[in-house]
Amino acid sequence: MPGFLWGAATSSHQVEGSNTKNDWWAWEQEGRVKDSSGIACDHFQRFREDIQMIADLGHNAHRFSLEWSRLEPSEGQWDQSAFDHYLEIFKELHRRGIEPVVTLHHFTNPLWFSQKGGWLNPESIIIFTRYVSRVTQAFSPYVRYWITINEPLVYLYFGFIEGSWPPGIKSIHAGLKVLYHLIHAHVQAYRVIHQYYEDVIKTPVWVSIAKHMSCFTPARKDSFMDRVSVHLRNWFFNDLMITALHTGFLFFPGVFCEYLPLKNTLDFIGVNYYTRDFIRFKGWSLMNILGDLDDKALHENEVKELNVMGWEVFPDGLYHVLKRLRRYKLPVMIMENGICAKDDEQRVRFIQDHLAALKRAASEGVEIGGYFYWSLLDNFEWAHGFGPRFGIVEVDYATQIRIIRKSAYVLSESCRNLVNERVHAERSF
Ligand code: IFM
Repeated sequence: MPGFLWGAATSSHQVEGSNTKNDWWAWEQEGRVKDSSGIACDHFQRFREDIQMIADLGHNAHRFSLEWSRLEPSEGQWDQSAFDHYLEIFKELHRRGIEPVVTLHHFTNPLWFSQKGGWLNPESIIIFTRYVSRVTQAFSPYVRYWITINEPLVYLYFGFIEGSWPPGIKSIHAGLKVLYHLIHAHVQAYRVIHQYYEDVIKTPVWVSIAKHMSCFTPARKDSFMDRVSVHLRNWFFNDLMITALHTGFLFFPGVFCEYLPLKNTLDFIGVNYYTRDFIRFKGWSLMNILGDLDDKALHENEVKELNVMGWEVFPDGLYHVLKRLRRYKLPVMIMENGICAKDDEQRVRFIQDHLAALKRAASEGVEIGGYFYWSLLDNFEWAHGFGPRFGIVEVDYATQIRIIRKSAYVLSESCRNLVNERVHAERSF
């Protein structure tokens, strides 16, 4: 097993194309976002050439997600051709010695699931666990690393609080309900996967979530209240889920306080890191307690660089986030880190600087198990459509021709160096 897994990540709806049976597709057809995913990168048809490209770039791992709505297009009806499709992908990866890192839920839901209330429905836990169980049985011979849920808080924030993603709900109460169900869904999925590997596969397996982590900093350095807001933000957005899944103790004042049926349901911590946010105290009400995000323009002296979507490029933030995670004494894998840029030189610098931050954290005792750049291909960036380009590989959407960017080679060279320097977790991970 490679000591340091590295490569690039994708998600089904963003690259596969024609995922007509999920809630995002329906949202797009209703005209709720500017672009429709359409055939996206046509990865569903072109996965062989894409995997060959990954192999040529020397990646030793590849992170991607399974599209639940393809595997279970109607409730309880499993589509064997979709299972065969993903089996082909696993075989192609294995043939080339590329370790698959598999996400079970990356923002999209089968339409039938949404129509039953989606993640607001308490039954969602059972329904998701049934899907996980089926998929584990089918793919476990090929998979050692599973991510149950990608960015749970991002998903619930946009879908249930801001309402700009499906199902378009704006309610803190709904958001907290969804959080509760997602946490329990992860715990059950963890249990099912581990049980199956223990009983049937008899090899080790590593299960986690991909947790979006931001580097929060006070908007006014001398403001006590801004610092309080930063602490509260860190507690809610960065720590709450990890602490709950690690210790089994789920606590949110006035809403939930319970011991989960299992503790230690993270075998490692999956981290998605992109940027730093400046936080300003806004008041004590429930809506305001986590403070407000300051406009980056207010911090022009500090903010050196932005990406195309206006997110600050702040490599030190990765170092700070990783250092904070040391308290859990678990290995960490960077599941996503990337930039949408017009100029690939910016992406080259981004990769080099973030890998330097990772190396610094490793030298100070953070156990690092891997790094995945987001993304392999330019792809469908949700509500932002096809505009932002995150890929180390450019996609010409008119022809579907792939053009490997310089940053792809820089990523390969830098990660190979990290492997040679043995910048990775000590345990067999
Ligand atoms: O494209 C997304 C991905 O789906 C989840 N993490 C952040 C990426 C960039 O916004």
